[in-house]
Amino acid sequence: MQPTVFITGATSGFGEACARRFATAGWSLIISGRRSERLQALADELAAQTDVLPLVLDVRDRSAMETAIANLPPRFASLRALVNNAGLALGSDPAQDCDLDHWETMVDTNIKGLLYATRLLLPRLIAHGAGAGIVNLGSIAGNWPYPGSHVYGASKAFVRQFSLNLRCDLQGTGVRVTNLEPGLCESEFSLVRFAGDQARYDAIYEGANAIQPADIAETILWILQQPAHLNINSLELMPVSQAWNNFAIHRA
Ligand code: NDP
Ligand code: 8X3
Repeated sequence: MQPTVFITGATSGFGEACARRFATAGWSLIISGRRSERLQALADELAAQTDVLPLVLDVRDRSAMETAIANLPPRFASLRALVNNAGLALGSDPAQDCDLDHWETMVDTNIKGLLYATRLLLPRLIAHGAGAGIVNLGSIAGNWPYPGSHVYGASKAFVRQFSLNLRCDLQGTGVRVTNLEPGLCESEFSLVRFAGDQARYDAIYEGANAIQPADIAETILWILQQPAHLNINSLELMPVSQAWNNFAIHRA
Protein backbone atom coordinates (compact mmCIF):
# COMPACT_ATOMS: atom_id res chain seq x y z
CA MET A 1 0.00 0.00 0.00
CA GLN A 2 1.31 3.44 -0.85
CA PRO A 3 2.22 5.65 2.13
CA THR A 4 0.08 8.66 3.06
CA VAL A 5 1.31 12.09 4.12
CA PHE A 6 -0.74 14.85 5.75
CA ILE A 7 0.56 18.28 4.73
CA THR A 8 -0.68 21.47 6.39
CA GLY A 9 -0.42 24.71 4.38
CA ALA A 10 -0.35 23.09 0.96
CA THR A 11 -1.76 26.03 -1.01
CA SER A 12 1.63 27.65 -1.64
CA GLY A 13 5.36 27.54 -0.98
CA PHE A 14 6.86 24.51 0.77
CA GLY A 15 3.54 22.75 1.30
CA GLU A 16 2.55 22.92 -2.35
CA ALA A 17 6.04 21.82 -3.41
CA CYS A 18 5.82 18.90 -0.98
CA ALA A 19 2.46 17.85 -2.41
CA ARG A 20 3.94 17.79 -5.92
CA ARG A 21 7.13 15.98 -4.87
CA PHE A 22 5.41 13.37 -2.70
CA ALA A 23 2.89 12.69 -5.49
CA THR A 24 5.77 12.03 -7.87
CA ALA A 25 7.27 9.65 -5.30
CA GLY A 26 3.99 7.70 -5.17
CA TRP A 27 2.61 8.86 -1.83
CA SER A 28 -1.10 9.46 -1.19
CA LEU A 29 -1.82 13.00 -0.08
CA ILE A 30 -3.97 14.72 2.48
CA ILE A 31 -3.48 18.40 1.72
CA SER A 32 -4.91 21.30 3.69
CA GLY A 33 -5.04 25.08 3.78
CA ARG A 34 -7.57 27.90 3.95
CA ARG A 35 -7.68 28.99 0.28
CA SER A 36 -10.17 26.51 -1.12
CA GLU A 37 -9.77 27.34 -4.82
CA ARG A 38 -6.02 26.84 -4.78
CA LEU A 39 -6.35 23.68 -2.75
CA GLN A 40 -8.94 22.19 -5.09
CA ALA A 41 -6.92 23.12 -8.18
CA LEU A 42 -3.86 21.38 -6.75
CA ALA A 43 -5.92 18.36 -5.77
CA ASP A 44 -7.45 18.15 -9.26
CA GLU A 45 -4.02 18.38 -10.87
CA LEU A 46 -2.36 15.77 -8.66
CA ALA A 47 -5.32 13.38 -8.78
CA ALA A 48 -3.96 12.20 -12.13
CA GLN A 49 -0.89 10.88 -10.24
CA THR A 50 -2.15 9.69 -6.86
CA ASP A 51 -4.98 9.62 -4.30
CA VAL A 52 -5.55 13.15 -2.98
CA LEU A 53 -7.82 14.34 -0.18
CA PRO A 54 -8.11 18.14 0.02
CA LEU A 55 -9.26 19.51 3.39
CA VAL A 56 -10.12 23.20 3.60
CA LEU A 57 -8.93 23.91 7.12
CA ASP A 58 -7.69 26.75 9.26
CA VAL A 59 -5.19 25.14 11.63
CA ARG A 60 -6.24 27.66 14.31
CA ASP A 61 -9.77 26.21 14.38
CA ARG A 62 -9.44 23.39 16.88
CA SER A 63 -12.95 22.00 16.52
CA ALA A 64 -12.75 22.00 12.71
CA MET A 65 -9.42 20.20 12.95
CA GLU A 66 -10.88 17.65 15.38
CA THR A 67 -13.88 16.99 13.13
CA ALA A 68 -11.88 16.71 9.90
CA ILE A 69 -9.28 14.38 11.37
CA ALA A 70 -11.83 12.21 13.19
CA ASN A 71 -13.67 11.75 9.88
CA LEU A 72 -10.79 10.91 7.56
CA PRO A 73 -12.06 8.43 4.95
CA PRO A 74 -10.81 4.87 5.47
CA ARG A 75 -8.38 4.94 2.54
CA PHE A 76 -6.60 7.94 4.11
CA ALA A 77 -6.82 6.69 7.69
CA SER A 78 -3.41 5.04 7.92
CA LEU A 79 -0.85 7.79 8.05
CA ARG A 80 2.89 7.45 7.49
CA ALA A 81 3.88 11.12 7.82
CA LEU A 82 2.80 14.57 8.96
CA VAL A 83 4.41 17.71 7.55
CA ASN A 84 3.54 20.50 9.99
CA ASN A 85 4.16 23.32 7.57
CA ALA A 86 1.34 25.89 7.90
CA GLY A 87 2.79 29.03 9.38
CA LEU A 88 3.56 32.66 8.87
CA ALA A 89 5.41 35.75 9.98
CA LEU A 90 3.60 39.08 10.18
CA GLY A 91 5.71 42.23 10.09
CA SER A 92 9.28 42.95 11.15
CA ASP A 93 8.88 46.21 13.06
CA PRO A 94 10.56 46.48 16.45
CA ALA A 95 8.58 44.74 19.19
CA GLN A 96 7.61 48.02 20.79
CA ASP A 97 5.84 49.11 17.58
CA CYS A 98 4.08 45.85 16.74
CA ASP A 99 0.43 45.08 16.32
CA LEU A 100 -0.60 42.72 19.14
CA ASP A 101 -3.08 41.05 16.77
CA HIS A 102 -0.15 40.00 14.59
CA TRP A 103 1.54 38.41 17.57
CA GLU A 104 -1.62 36.50 18.46
CA THR A 105 -2.04 35.27 14.89
CA MET A 106 1.54 33.94 14.83
CA VAL A 107 1.11 32.18 18.17
CA ASP A 108 -2.26 30.74 17.16
CA THR A 109 -0.95 29.48 13.81
CA ASN A 110 2.69 28.55 14.33
CA ILE A 111 2.29 27.13 17.83
CA LYS A 112 -1.31 26.21 18.56
CA GLY A 113 -2.16 25.06 15.02
CA LEU A 114 0.91 22.84 14.96
CA LEU A 115 -0.06 21.42 18.35
CA TYR A 116 -3.59 20.60 17.19
CA ALA A 117 -2.37 18.77 14.08
CA THR A 118 0.27 16.91 16.05
CA ARG A 119 -1.91 15.78 18.92
CA LEU A 120 -4.84 14.80 16.69
CA LEU A 121 -2.73 12.83 14.21
CA LEU A 122 -0.28 11.19 16.63
CA PRO A 123 -2.51 8.16 17.30
CA ARG A 124 -2.55 7.39 13.57
CA LEU A 125 1.22 7.78 13.27
CA ILE A 126 1.76 5.58 16.31
CA ALA A 127 -0.61 2.98 14.83
CA HIS A 128 1.61 2.98 11.73
CA GLY A 129 4.69 2.44 13.89
CA ALA A 130 8.21 2.03 12.50
CA GLY A 131 8.95 4.35 9.60
CA ALA A 132 6.35 6.95 10.51
CA GLY A 133 7.52 10.50 10.95
CA ILE A 134 6.70 14.13 11.66
CA VAL A 135 8.58 16.95 10.00
CA ASN A 136 7.98 20.29 11.70
CA LEU A 137 8.81 23.52 9.92
CA GLY A 138 11.04 25.39 12.31
CA SER A 139 13.36 28.11 11.07
CA ILE A 140 16.78 29.59 11.57
CA ALA A 141 14.70 32.27 13.32
CA GLY A 142 14.13 29.73 16.12
CA ASN A 143 17.87 29.29 16.56
CA TRP A 144 19.28 32.77 16.06
CA PRO A 145 17.98 36.21 17.07
CA TYR A 146 17.61 39.08 14.64
CA PRO A 147 15.85 42.45 14.84
CA GLY A 148 12.14 42.23 14.12
CA SER A 149 11.96 38.46 14.67
CA HIS A 150 10.51 38.64 18.22
CA VAL A 151 7.33 36.50 18.23
CA TYR A 152 7.98 34.77 14.89
CA GLY A 153 11.41 33.54 16.01
CA ALA A 154 10.08 32.69 19.45
CA SER A 155 7.28 30.63 17.91
CA LYS A 156 9.87 28.66 15.93
CA ALA A 157 12.00 28.19 19.07
CA PHE A 158 8.89 26.64 20.60
CA VAL A 159 8.58 24.32 17.60
CA ARG A 160 12.22 23.28 17.97
CA GLN A 161 11.92 22.42 21.67
CA PHE A 162 8.54 20.75 21.19
CA SER A 163 10.03 18.59 18.43
CA LEU A 164 12.89 17.46 20.69
CA ASN A 165 10.55 16.90 23.63
CA LEU A 166 8.21 14.82 21.46
CA ARG A 167 11.04 12.46 20.69
CA CYS A 168 11.34 11.59 24.37
CA ASP A 169 7.68 10.68 24.66
CA LEU A 170 7.58 8.79 21.36
CA GLN A 171 10.50 6.55 22.23
CA GLY A 172 9.43 2.96 21.60
CA THR A 173 6.65 3.87 19.16
CA GLY A 174 8.86 4.01 16.06
CA VAL A 175 7.58 7.51 15.22
CA ARG A 176 10.34 9.90 14.23
CA VAL A 177 10.39 13.69 14.64
CA THR A 178 12.51 16.21 12.78
CA ASN A 179 12.70 19.97 13.17
CA LEU A 180 13.63 21.43 9.79
CA GLU A 181 15.19 24.88 10.13
CA PRO A 182 15.48 26.71 6.81
CA GLY A 183 16.95 30.14 6.25
CA LEU A 184 16.08 32.44 3.37
CA CYS A 185 13.65 30.71 1.00
CA GLU A 186 11.77 32.32 -1.85
CA SER A 187 8.01 31.98 -1.37
CA GLU A 188 4.86 33.93 -0.59
CA PHE A 189 6.10 33.94 3.00
CA SER A 190 7.67 37.37 2.48
CA LEU A 191 4.60 38.79 0.73
CA VAL A 192 2.52 37.71 3.71
CA ARG A 193 5.08 39.09 6.15
CA PHE A 194 5.17 42.47 4.42
CA ALA A 195 1.41 42.73 3.76
CA GLY A 196 1.69 42.26 -0.01
CA ASP A 197 4.48 44.82 -0.53
CA GLN A 198 5.98 43.53 -3.79
CA ALA A 199 8.91 45.99 -3.71
CA ARG A 200 10.05 44.70 -0.31
CA TYR A 201 9.60 41.14 -1.50
CA ASP A 202 11.74 41.79 -4.57
CA ALA A 203 14.42 43.53 -2.50
CA ILE A 204 14.78 40.60 -0.11
CA TYR A 205 15.39 38.03 -2.80
CA GLU A 206 17.29 40.16 -5.30
CA GLY A 207 20.65 38.55 -6.08
CA ALA A 208 20.37 36.19 -3.08
CA ASN A 209 19.88 32.93 -4.97
CA ALA A 210 17.55 31.89 -2.14
CA ILE A 211 16.49 28.33 -1.34
CA GLN A 212 13.45 27.32 -3.41
CA PRO A 213 10.34 25.48 -2.18
CA ALA A 214 11.33 22.49 -4.34
CA ASP A 215 14.64 22.27 -2.41
CA ILE A 216 12.70 22.07 0.85
CA ALA A 217 10.30 19.46 -0.52
CA GLU A 218 13.23 17.32 -1.66
CA THR A 219 14.79 17.60 1.81
CA ILE A 220 11.56 16.65 3.58
CA LEU A 221 11.08 13.60 1.38
CA TRP A 222 14.71 12.63 2.01
CA ILE A 223 14.21 12.94 5.78
CA LEU A 224 11.14 10.70 5.68
CA GLN A 225 12.82 8.15 3.41
CA GLN A 226 15.71 7.51 5.78
CA PRO A 227 15.90 3.97 7.20
CA ALA A 228 13.31 3.43 9.92
CA HIS A 229 15.97 3.15 12.64
CA LEU A 230 17.32 6.65 11.91
CA ASN A 231 15.97 9.93 13.34
CA ILE A 232 17.22 13.26 12.06
CA ASN A 233 16.56 15.44 15.12
CA SER A 234 17.10 18.80 13.46
CA LEU A 235 18.43 20.08 10.19
CA GLU A 236 19.36 23.70 9.53
CA LEU A 237 19.66 24.92 5.94
CA MET A 238 20.74 28.23 4.47
CA PRO A 239 21.40 29.44 0.96
CA VAL A 240 25.14 29.82 0.41
CA SER A 241 24.57 33.57 0.14
CA GLN A 242 23.31 33.81 3.74
CA ALA A 243 25.53 33.92 6.86
CA TRP A 244 25.76 35.60 10.25
CA ASN A 245 26.82 39.20 10.77
CA ASN A 246 28.38 41.06 13.71
CA PHE A 247 26.83 41.57 17.14
CA ALA A 248 25.22 45.01 17.20
CA ILE A 249 26.53 47.67 19.59
CA HIS A 250 24.48 50.77 20.23
CA ARG A 251 26.85 53.65 21.03
CA ALA A 252 25.77 56.66 23.05
P1 NDP B 1 3.93 30.41 2.22
O1 NDP B 1 3.37 31.71 2.68
O2 NDP B 1 4.25 30.23 0.79
O3 NDP B 1 2.97 29.22 2.65
C1 NDP B 1 2.36 29.18 3.93
C2 NDP B 1 1.26 28.13 3.92
O4 NDP B 1 0.68 28.10 5.23
C3 NDP B 1 0.14 28.46 2.94
O5 NDP B 1 -0.24 27.29 2.26
C4 NDP B 1 -0.98 28.95 3.82
O6 NDP B 1 -2.23 28.55 3.25
C5 NDP B 1 -0.73 28.16 5.09
N1 NDP B 1 -1.35 28.77 6.26
C6 NDP B 1 -1.07 29.96 6.83
N2 NDP B 1 -1.90 30.18 7.85
C7 NDP B 1 -2.73 29.11 7.92
C8 NDP B 1 -3.81 28.75 8.76
N3 NDP B 1 -4.24 29.54 9.76
N4 NDP B 1 -4.43 27.56 8.54
C9 NDP B 1 -4.02 26.76 7.55
N5 NDP B 1 -3.01 27.03 6.72
C10 NDP B 1 -2.37 28.21 6.91
O7 NDP B 1 5.23 30.19 3.14
P2 NDP B 1 6.36 29.04 3.10
O8 NDP B 1 5.98 27.91 2.28
O9 NDP B 1 7.65 29.71 2.84
O10 NDP B 1 6.35 28.66 4.65
C11 NDP B 1 5.94 27.39 5.12
C12 NDP B 1 6.49 27.20 6.52
O11 NDP B 1 7.91 27.30 6.50
C13 NDP B 1 6.03 28.23 7.54
O12 NDP B 1 5.80 27.58 8.76
C14 NDP B 1 7.21 29.19 7.66
O13 NDP B 1 7.27 29.81 8.90
C15 NDP B 1 8.36 28.23 7.45
N6 NDP B 1 9.60 28.82 6.97
C16 NDP B 1 9.64 29.63 5.87
C17 NDP B 1 10.86 30.16 5.44
C18 NDP B 1 10.96 31.08 4.27
O14 NDP B 1 11.96 31.83 4.19
N7 NDP B 1 10.03 31.09 3.34
C19 NDP B 1 12.10 29.82 6.14
C20 NDP B 1 11.95 28.98 7.29
C21 NDP B 1 10.75 28.48 7.67
P3 NDP B 1 -3.59 29.41 3.30
O15 NDP B 1 -3.21 30.86 3.31
O16 NDP B 1 -4.31 28.97 2.07
O17 NDP B 1 -4.26 28.96 4.55
C1 8X3 C 1 11.96 32.38 7.78
C2 8X3 C 1 13.43 32.68 7.74
O1 8X3 C 1 15.20 34.40 8.32
O2 8X3 C 1 13.08 35.21 7.39
O3 8X3 C 1 11.67 31.52 8.80
O4 8X3 C 1 13.18 34.41 9.64
S1 8X3 C 1 13.72 34.24 8.32
